[in-house]
Amino acid sequence: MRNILLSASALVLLTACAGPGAGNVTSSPRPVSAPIQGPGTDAGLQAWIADFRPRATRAGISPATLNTAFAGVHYNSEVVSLDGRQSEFTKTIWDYLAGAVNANRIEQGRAMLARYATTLDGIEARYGVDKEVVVAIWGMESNFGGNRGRTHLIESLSTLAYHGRRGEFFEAQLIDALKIVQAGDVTPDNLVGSWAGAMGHTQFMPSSFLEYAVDYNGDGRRDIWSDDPTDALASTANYLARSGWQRGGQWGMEVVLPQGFDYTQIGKSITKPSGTWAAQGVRSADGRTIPAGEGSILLPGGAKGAAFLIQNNFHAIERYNAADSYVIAVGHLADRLRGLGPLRNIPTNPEPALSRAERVELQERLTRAGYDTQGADGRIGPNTTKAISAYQRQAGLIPDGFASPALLASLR
Ligand SMILES: [Ca+2]
Repeated sequence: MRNILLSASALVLLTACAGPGAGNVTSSPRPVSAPIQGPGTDAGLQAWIADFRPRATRAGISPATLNTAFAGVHYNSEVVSLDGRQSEFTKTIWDYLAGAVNANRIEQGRAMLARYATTLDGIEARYGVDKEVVVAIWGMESNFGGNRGRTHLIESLSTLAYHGRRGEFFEAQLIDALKIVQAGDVTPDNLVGSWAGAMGHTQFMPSSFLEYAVDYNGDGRRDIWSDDPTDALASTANYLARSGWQRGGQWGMEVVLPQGFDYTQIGKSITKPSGTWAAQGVRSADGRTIPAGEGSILLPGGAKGAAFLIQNNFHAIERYNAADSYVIAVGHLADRLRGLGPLRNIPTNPEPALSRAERVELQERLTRAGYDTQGADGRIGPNTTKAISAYQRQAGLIPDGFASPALLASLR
């Protein structure tokens, strides 16, 4: 997970097309591992902290850091309740994109490109990552710094390590948060973020911070929390650069598929040079020439909606947050910030998204019909998509692999 970023954007992750984010903790449904035993208490947390201290010491955290960091920390029942909440997404990708890439965000993003032009040009030159993409992630993650999170992270992470559903994960994040405090980048009081630990302008988890954060402005601290976004933006560019971003490369673009397109060619596992796609009749939706390079075709909302040709840098953004819908939103927002136009093929009356219960039912029915989805967890991943396509081919439907109410109806 990326960072496991539990940011505003992650909260709207579409489970229908999403996996866990890269440094980001997503709130998508997941198998419950160890059920929480009874209610948590402050006394329980204090006992847990006493038990945790030797483990933190072995990880290199000094007694002085531990004393400072845990001063005044109390059990936080709110984060436990947020952690236990089963998320239910019923948004289509079209609704998600309309919310993520709206006129206000485009306008604000362009204003930020102008306001921080010198800084962003410097960051782009150093890391090779397009400034529009960095600004798009900033907009997606915290609405350009407006929603960075105010939860005290030593308290929330220790509460979640003690009493959350993913104790081991949060204990590792807590140790990383303590390393950040010990390094002097931030005081424990200013170490704030989302309830699940995503921090600052671009919502880095502590583990991602240790891996990718940089002190770009040279004041001796990697500061992603304060009003000045400079270090956070540079850290984000560094994250993408270290995740395989290719200077001058592309995330992808909306394309139009030819009549009679062979839908077995859909999906990330099938990669071809642009020239091969063009020879098959694939065209950009806005008339641009498709840049050279390898790419795959995605139909994130089914055959009735926009198709995308995704290229190398899609996968770098995917390391930040693995949901296709997120990556497309970042790429498209960046394109809008550059002055390119809106998506063309947005269905006017899209089928509603399946509820979690319906997704589970779909998986159960497909599996019973002989198209094994490898479990029925309500998450539409590669196995389910494959099963859907196989069923669609057999049933004489367009094999776009898309989980829709019509598809479920046909299985009932
Ligand atoms: Ca700094």
